[in-house]
Amino acid sequence: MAVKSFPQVYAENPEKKLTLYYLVLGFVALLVGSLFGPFQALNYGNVDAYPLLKRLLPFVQSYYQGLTLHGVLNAIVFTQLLAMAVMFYLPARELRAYGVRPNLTWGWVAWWMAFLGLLVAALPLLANEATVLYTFYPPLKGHWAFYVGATVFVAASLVVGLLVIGMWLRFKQHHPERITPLATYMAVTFWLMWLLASLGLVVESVFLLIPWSLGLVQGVDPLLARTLFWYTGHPIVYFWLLPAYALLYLVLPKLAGGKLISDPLARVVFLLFLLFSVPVGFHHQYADPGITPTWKFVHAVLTLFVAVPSLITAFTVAASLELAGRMRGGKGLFGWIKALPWDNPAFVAPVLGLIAFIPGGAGGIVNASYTLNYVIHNTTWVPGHFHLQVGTLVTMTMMGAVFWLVPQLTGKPLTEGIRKAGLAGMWLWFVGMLVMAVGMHWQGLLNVPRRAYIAQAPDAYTHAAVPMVFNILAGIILLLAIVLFFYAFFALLFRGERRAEVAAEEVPFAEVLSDGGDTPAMRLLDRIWFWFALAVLLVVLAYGPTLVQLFGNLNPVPGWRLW
Ligand code: HEM
Ligand SMILES: [Cu+2]
Repeated sequence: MAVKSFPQVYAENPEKKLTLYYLVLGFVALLVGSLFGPFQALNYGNVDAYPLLKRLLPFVQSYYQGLTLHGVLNAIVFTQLLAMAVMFYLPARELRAYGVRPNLTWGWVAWWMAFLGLLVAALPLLANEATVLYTFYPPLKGHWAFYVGATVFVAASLVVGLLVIGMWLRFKQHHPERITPLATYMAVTFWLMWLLASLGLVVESVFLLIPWSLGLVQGVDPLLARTLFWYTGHPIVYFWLLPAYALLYLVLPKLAGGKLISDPLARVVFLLFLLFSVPVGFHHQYADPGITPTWKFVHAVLTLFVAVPSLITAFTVAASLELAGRMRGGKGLFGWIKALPWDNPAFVAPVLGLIAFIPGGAGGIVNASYTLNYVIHNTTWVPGHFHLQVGTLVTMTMMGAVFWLVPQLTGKPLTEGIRKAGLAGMWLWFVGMLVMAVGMHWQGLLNVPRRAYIAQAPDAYTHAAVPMVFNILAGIILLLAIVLFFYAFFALLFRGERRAEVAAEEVPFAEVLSDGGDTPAMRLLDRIWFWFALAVLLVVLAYGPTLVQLFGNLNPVPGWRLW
């Protein structure tokens, strides 16, 4: 058989190019968004570096504009584009073996929607016309272009979701007797969860924010807007997490040199997320008036349900890693840890992320608790918490994926220098985030508020001087981590050398120890539409009464501009 050239291999795998475009746009957003992070960390060490930042980037007019860019670019743009990349690419590669190909036209439509939406939203952000933070709570009122751009951007994710569900339906049509393969199962339950979960944001922006910002209606009800926001705002954390979980289940065991412990357990985890991700949003609104305590309590209980699949994930992934360590010859209680491939950034990054996820998860239980929440609400504890989750586990899993994924998307192999820079960057990111977590959680317990330019009032929080030292250190370490990781990323992306065999590589899907077989239980798990219907029902029950009450008692207020 003739050896194929690089262009041939590349042309035969068009989903690789599309995935690369999703991924690169996402990481560019992360680069710009993250650069504000160290300045914010210094702020929480009473060091005001904003005069310097304004000299470097003259468009930055305030702490809050930077914070808006940081939150929007990292938590909305980066996360969504990587979800689009991972939860499209994995099922697309898996379903190739069954003769199902993705509809690339719609895939590219989604990329252009994301790109143009981002551009339209970025203009008012950069011009300081939409400094409304990434939660854009009314009555803060930004320029209409921000809401329109953000809506088009989010809609791009729905296009990819429908595309993947379409692939799954074609698979079922051609192989009605077969159980859905695992990566596709994860992707389909994930996208169905997001189709249901994104409704709140879509309704909020299309019916409230866009008409209001265009001047078509005079006011918006802040409580209704917040409720719709958090309807999507909690499950959005699973929209960030589940692509990382998919990689932890499907790929990490293989990178570690082992196997995935259980296929059915992984399916159960994704099903539980489909069921319980959405009906929990009131746990962000414990302090809001106008929502009955009974319903807040129901959401508090359901929140503890949704912690279960994350616990299962931590345990199964850890078990897969132990198996890997032992398969590599590791012995004894801890010997298996040493035997793992600690020289590979693709392995190290998600594993360090998982370690950070342990204190992060414990803090999450505190946030979810009806009573303890009042102690930490709107303090720096909260950003301390979610940087362990989305800022460390999710971000590091995606960063780690770069080291096996970008080579197979571009045909460009890693070099020793890129590997080492990546490895150092990942360790620094991990250490920096842990140090910041200590500083921010601790300050939160000392009642230092989040979203506050405290460096402007250096005498206000002198009782928090010790945790401030942690934040300053973290800011410096994380700046180094950003430089090292993005050096590795761009050095890889702009390499001159391309090889056909690298471009032809497959996703390193792990083998499964226990695959579940073709049993009635597996068939039951595979009735995805049934589970989706149940998820819809649960949402109607948990949100219906409160939404009816809020829509029936509107208190619209005019917009404010506080910046
Ligand atoms: C590069 C390292 C990073 C540093 C040093 C950093 C630091 C910070 C700090 C100190 C805050 C609190 C600001 C305040 O409340 O006034 C913050 C907020 C935030 N960060 Fe980061 N961050 C980093 C990376 C990330 C990443 C990777 C993500 C998500 C993927 C992220 C998402 C957020 C979000 C959503 C907020 C809240 C914004 C708001 O309250 O409106 N950050 N960050
Ligand atoms: Cu939540």
